This record gives sequence, C-alpha cells and structure tokens, in this order.
Amino acid sequence: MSARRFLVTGALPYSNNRLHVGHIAGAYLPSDIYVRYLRATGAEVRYICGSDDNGVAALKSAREEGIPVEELTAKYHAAQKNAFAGLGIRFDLYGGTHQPEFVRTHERLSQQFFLTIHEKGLFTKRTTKQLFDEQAQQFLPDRYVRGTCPHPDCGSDNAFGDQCEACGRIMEQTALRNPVSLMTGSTPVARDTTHWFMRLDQLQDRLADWLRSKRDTAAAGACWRPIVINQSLGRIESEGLPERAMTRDMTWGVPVPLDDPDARGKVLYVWFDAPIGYVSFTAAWCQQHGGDPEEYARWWKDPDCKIVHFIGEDNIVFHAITWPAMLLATHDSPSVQGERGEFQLPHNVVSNAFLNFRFPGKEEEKMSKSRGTAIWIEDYLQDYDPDPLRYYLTANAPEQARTAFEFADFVSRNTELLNVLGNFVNRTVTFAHKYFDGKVPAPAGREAIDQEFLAARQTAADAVALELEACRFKAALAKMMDLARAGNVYFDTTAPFRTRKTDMDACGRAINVCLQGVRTLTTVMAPFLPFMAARCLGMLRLDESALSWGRAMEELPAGHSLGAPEILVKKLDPP
Ligand code: B3M
Ligand code: ZN
Repeated sequence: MSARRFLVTGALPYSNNRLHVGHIAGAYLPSDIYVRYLRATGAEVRYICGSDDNGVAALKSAREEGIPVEELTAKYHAAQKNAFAGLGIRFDLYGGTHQPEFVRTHERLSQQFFLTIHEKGLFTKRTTKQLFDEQAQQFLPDRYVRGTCPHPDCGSDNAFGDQCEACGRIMEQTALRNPVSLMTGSTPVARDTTHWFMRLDQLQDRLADWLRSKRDTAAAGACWRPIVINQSLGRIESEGLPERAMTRDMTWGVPVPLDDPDARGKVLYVWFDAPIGYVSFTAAWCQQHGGDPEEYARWWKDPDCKIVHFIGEDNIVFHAITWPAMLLATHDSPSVQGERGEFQLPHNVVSNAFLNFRFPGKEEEKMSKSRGTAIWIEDYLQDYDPDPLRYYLTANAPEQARTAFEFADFVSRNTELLNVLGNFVNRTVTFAHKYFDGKVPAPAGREAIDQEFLAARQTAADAVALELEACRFKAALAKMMDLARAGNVYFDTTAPFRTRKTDMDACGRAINVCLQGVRTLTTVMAPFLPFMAARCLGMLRLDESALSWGRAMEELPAGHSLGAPEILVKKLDPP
C-alpha cells in the first residue's frame, strides 16, 4: 500500500503586522500538530504557508508606517517566518504572494485561474457604485472603509468594506451604513466603476451538495466542525449566494489579465489571489525540489491526495464557499482539463474560533494591538520556551467556541505540565541514573501491574491517534497527559524509592516499566511538544526516527545506556 498523502495549509497571514498568540492558536499550531502526527504515521505531507502580501491591509499599514508597501511586507514576512520557526511550526515552504521569490509564479497561476473562470462565463462585468474618497482622489476598496453592519441581527460598528468583524458576513461595501474613509477620515461618496463579479449563484447548488456531503460524512473521518458547516452551508441555505466582485480599483496586487480598457489600474481581489497562494507556493516547492513547478498537480489535482486547510473563524466563508467555488469553476474546462485532471476540493476545512484576551478579573476582550491585549510571539519567545505555549494553546484551544488567553492560566497549565509529564519523565530518568548506573534495568519477571501499565501505553497511543485523525487536538492532548498521569500512579504504587532498599529486582522492574512509559510518551508527545520530545530522545539516547508512531511501543532493551537527565519542564512563577 502506498503512503497516505496530504497537502496541509495554514491560512496566509497578512504581512502587515507581527504575529500574536491568537493567530497561533487559530490555524498554525493545530496544523503543525496535525502534520507532525501524520508524518510520524508515515504519511507523505506537504505543509504550505506564506504571507498574504496583497490587498488593502498592507497598503494601510505601509501608509501608517510611512514606508513603501514592498518594504513593509518584506519586513513582516521575515518577522512572521521567524516567529513560526521559534515556535517549532515547521512549514515545508513559507512563500509570500508578493515576495520577490514567489510573485511571478503566483501572478501567473492567479491570472490563469481568473482567465479560466472568465472563459467559462462565470464572471459578469458590471458597472456599479463604489465608495470614493474625494480628498485622496481614489476608490476605497475593502478595509479602507469602516461602518455599521447592515444586517439587522448584527448592526455592529466594526464592519469593514469587505467583511463584518462581528458577524463574519461578507458584503458589498455600498451596503455599509455610515461609511468612513480610513484613509482620510472623510465620508466617502459613491461613484461608478466597472468590475468583474463572480457568479457564485451558478455554483451554489453544487457547493451546497458538496457541503452537505461533508456534513453527512462526519462519521467517515472527514470530520467537519459545526462552526464551519453552519457558516457555509447554513449561509447558503438561508441567504443564497450573491455575485461577488473579484477585482478592485488599486494597483497593489495581481493585475487583471484582460485586454480591456476597463481592466486598467485594477487588480484581482485579495481574497481571489490569496488562496491561490497555496497552489503557487506548492509549485514553488516543487520547483525548488526537482525542478518542475507543474508537479503541483500531484498535490492539487490527484484525488488520492487530501487537501486540508487550517484557518481562523473569520476566514470560514472564504475557504468553505468562495475558494471551493473557484476550484469548482475550473472543472470541465478546456484550459485545465486533460491528463493532469481537475483541482480537488478540500477534504477538510478546520477552523478554530477566536482566542480572546483576559486581564485578571476582567471580562474577556478581543486581542488588539491598540488596546494592548495581544501577546506577541517575538516577545513571548524572549522570555519563555516554545512548548509551554504550545501546551497551553492546545489545552485551551478555541475548537468549538471562543476561549481567552490569561497569563495566570498559562502559568497554571505549565505547572500541570510540570507535575504530570515533567515529573514522570524526570523522576524516572533521574532514578535510573542514580541507582542503575544510567542504564535500563532488567525487566525481572513482570507482574500484572506492570503488564497493565505497559498495555495502557498502546491504548493511549491509539486514543491519541484517533483524536488527531479527527482534528480534535485538545482531546488528543488530554489523552497523552492521561498516560503520563497513569505513569505517575504506577511509579507511586510500585514505589521504587522504597523497594530499592528491600528488593532491588522489584525496583529495577518498576524503573524498567517506567522507562518504557517514557519511551512511548516521547513519540506521543512529539506532535504537541516537539522540543520536549527532542529532550526526551536525548535522555533515552534515541534518534529522531524513534518518533515514528509505529515505534512508540518499541521496548528499550535492558542494559541500554541513557543520556544525561535534563529538566523537561521549567517551573514558572505565578504573575
Ligand atoms: N490573510 C486573512 C487573515 O489573515 C487572510 C487569510 C488568507 S488565507 C488564503 O485573517
Ligand atoms: Zn455584522
């Protein structure tokens, strides 16, 4: 049987800011855990991410910082890439939709997509009103305008020209009530402009069928989270899909590839080109590893490869409606058909809700730069190790509903990690060094209690795997910790600290079994806590291949020499 194949993506962060813990909790940590696990099972995986450089977000920040937009996006692209690396989030490739190394392939593929959809007649060219800033003498696409959400059940003042931050709906900016230009603060006026609108209505039935199949096959492992189904299928069933403008009046982005005077000075909508970044970065990876960018088809057009997108809550509509619509639109079309096949729809779109922030004793609030309610990854990494944050953000993950980051919680989760996992590993390895010369003692005729704990390792590894396959990371982590807890109970019950004075065989037997527990835990903790797992490998004197899931139950032979004990989890002081 050939290996399972996955193309896993993390939402492309806008390269207009640094990364905070909310970003990490949303899409990147869960995807990294998933990828590390899949790889440990022998699956072939490409893990793709990169910066979303186009669109208004970068232009706005470049204006605020007073630097050219190319410089701004290069700066944050580099900072974000470092922050990911510091947390052990290991993409195969970190691209950027407007970074010099990637921009040409990205433009080419984005324009190809646009033309294919255009040839299929799925765009309507239409002149409509758009908001125009008379002081700045320019149109105000998307996030350049802010106003009141027009939906009566929402009415939030935090709606932008493309999407309402509160209810997540996407909208035409002229629908906004009380619009304000974020460029000059003036009230914009509506002016005529021509754009290409995608006929999502034409694809709506196929999209709905596909989403229903995802809802219905939850049991078959393509476990879509309710939040994703509700915001996509729910939205289609209740409101239907309108046409959406896929071009914008600005010059920063991918030029509209049409020989038409109305296309001049216009670019593709950032949400049109950004998901194509997943494809263009895969092509870049293929080019860097073997030479042929067209090899991306092996990941994107082969039904044997599962495409899994990890995103945050505000990206659901784009990944579960617009992007699949773009992929579907290329089907049965002369320009993409042929030997290489059609773009596959995602196997899963995994979204977390937002991670809020909480000051001690206060209500939770949204993470925001201006209110000082964001923990920046760069700052975090100056003071702490990556794994305690990985642990906290997984244990407290907003998988089904929003959760909040609170510093005191972070410290108490670290204490939990220390007391349960750190304690089991460290007391076992230290004991072996102190009383068994740093070697695995002989198993010395195992008894029922020993067999029971040894068997619990397999049960735990299987339970963790089952949860990870279904993208239930929080539950998976809890099952890993249960095994460490069982290890501590076994240690306390067999009491090697007592038997070492009375029955050295029993003492060795217990430490042997504990070491087998540490051995299994090393593999099972690795997707969540890769830096700690690396330290365990050192203590067990094993190499990285020992992280393979199939080797988790492998026994350390009696007499095997251990590495020096190292503190696994450091104590943190309460705030
Ligand atoms: N850049 C939105 C965000 O950072 C957007 C994701 C693009 S994924 C193709 O929230
Ligand atoms: Zn709203």
